[in-house]
Amino acid sequence: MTSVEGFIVLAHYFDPSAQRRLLKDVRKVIAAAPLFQPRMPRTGRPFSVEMTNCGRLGWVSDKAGGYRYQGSHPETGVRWPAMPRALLGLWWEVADYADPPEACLINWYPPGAKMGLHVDRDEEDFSAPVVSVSLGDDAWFRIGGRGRRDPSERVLLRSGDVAVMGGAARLSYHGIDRIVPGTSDLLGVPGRLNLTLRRVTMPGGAR
Ligand code: MD3
Ligand code: FE
Repeated sequence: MTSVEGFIVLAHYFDPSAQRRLLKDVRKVIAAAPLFQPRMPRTGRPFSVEMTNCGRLGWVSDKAGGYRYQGSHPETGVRWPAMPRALLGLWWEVADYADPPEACLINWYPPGAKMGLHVDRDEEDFSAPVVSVSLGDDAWFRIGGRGRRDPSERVLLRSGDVAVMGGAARLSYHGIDRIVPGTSDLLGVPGRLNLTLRRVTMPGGAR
């Protein structure tokens, strides 16, 4: 699939009816924890992707506080909703990691949104993989190496696909180049949802 060690795509992991069930769960999460627009640290520039979270911890970013995980929604102050059981089940099936995920970041890409190349390094435990689920329109995902300028490859992620980033892939640069609107009718509107399951803290560490 790609030459990046530890990066695995499980195409069509969720069939259309499982995608619809998962989408119902995600819509309940968004009803309880509305999508918000994260902002870049220091510049305050908004992301083109809107986000929310479920699970004990959620990833947030704003001008003053920067990238971080916290236990509650940055605008409502309410604790993140519980992680849907189907996502916990997915983690146990594919993560090959002994402890549960703590965060599920939900990214909403309207048509035209993208996510620049970055490394996910706000977690403590990089031995845990990141597990991603794509719902809705196709997306061109880009994955490279440990350095920002290393060669990269692009992969089309489609609705129902699961991607697992472990091993060397866990700290590799990656991003979303573009969404391909009109390639899925799951959501009823053009755009894409991506869910990423993450372990944030060291197991057995101080809570
Ligand atoms: C490769 N999300 O939320 S998911 C992110 O489609 C993020 O929304 C993208 O990058 C999205 O941080 C990509 C797949 C993914 C997630 C984490 C990774 C790929 C990764 C971590 C390391 C390497
Ligand atoms: Fe990422």
